[in-house]
Amino acid sequence: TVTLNDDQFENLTLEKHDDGVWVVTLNRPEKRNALNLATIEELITLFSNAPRAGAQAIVLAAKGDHFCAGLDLIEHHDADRSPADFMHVCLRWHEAFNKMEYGGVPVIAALKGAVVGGGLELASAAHIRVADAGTYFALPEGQRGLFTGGGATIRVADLVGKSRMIDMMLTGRVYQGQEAVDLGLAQYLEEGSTFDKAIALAQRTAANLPLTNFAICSAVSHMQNMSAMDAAYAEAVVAGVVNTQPAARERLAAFADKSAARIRPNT
Ligand code: 1HE
Repeated sequence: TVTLNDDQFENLTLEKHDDGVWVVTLNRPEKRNALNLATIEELITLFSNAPRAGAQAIVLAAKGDHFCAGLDLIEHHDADRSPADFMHVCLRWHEAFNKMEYGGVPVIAALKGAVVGGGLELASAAHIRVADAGTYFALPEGQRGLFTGGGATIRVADLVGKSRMIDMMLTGRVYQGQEAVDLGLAQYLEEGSTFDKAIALAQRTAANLPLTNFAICSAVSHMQNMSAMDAAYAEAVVAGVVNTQPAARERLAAFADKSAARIRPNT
């Protein structure tokens, strides 16, 4: 088995709850949680190993007033990178965010303040995003003389559509509030603490069977990359494994004997 502990990380904090919910917190508030290479490496370690280290659901939170200011522009400026160097930096970002999206453990992002540039790329690799009234989304790359390198062309375009993403990149347009939720940038707009809401969602999620969550948080993403024919085939294979898992028998028996909760409309 693999173990992960808080003392392995400098730019993140890791807190493990008894119910299988892990809280991972971006911990560079003085830099608005800008993503330097060291943080990306820690995210790779975390998301590569969490699925085998007992995490049932992960809340991705942030210290300070802002979720994440994106690429560490100062590090990037100081490093004066070659094209090949920066390509490799981007490949490390992809490694981190792909492990997050495809790893099979639900990741719920508790957003606040700026979710911009690479910060939006990070958030869009989470399975659930919770925003509040102060959360705002933007792609400032255009203004900075940059281009997205952390998967926005895939994931942000997937969330809001190609044209809206191009507009965000060209004009620096900021989305927030209900409009951001309506576009799909977040699934929840919370009046209270996004952290508390994310924890509640994580606890609910962690009550599902791990193999079921694994399928939801890896198969759906993989299948989106396939042709419809291949996705239907893969779906059948995944459902074959998941829907016959011994651990599900109890839940099915509870439905059959009418002791399981029924699905009802919200009141
Ligand atoms: C940073 C960064 C950063 C803050 N890299 N150091 N992202 C952006 O273009 C967003 C840039 N940041 C901002 O627009 C603002 O900083 C915030 C809206 C996020 C926060 O504003 P504020 O007024 O609270 O903070 P601040 O005074 O601007 O910054 C506080 C400190 O954080 C300051 O450092 P200090 O040492 O002078 O105190 C800032 O330099 C530092 N800081 N943001 C480095 N991003 C794989 S490609 C991805 C491409 C991108 O992500 S491009 C988008 C980059």
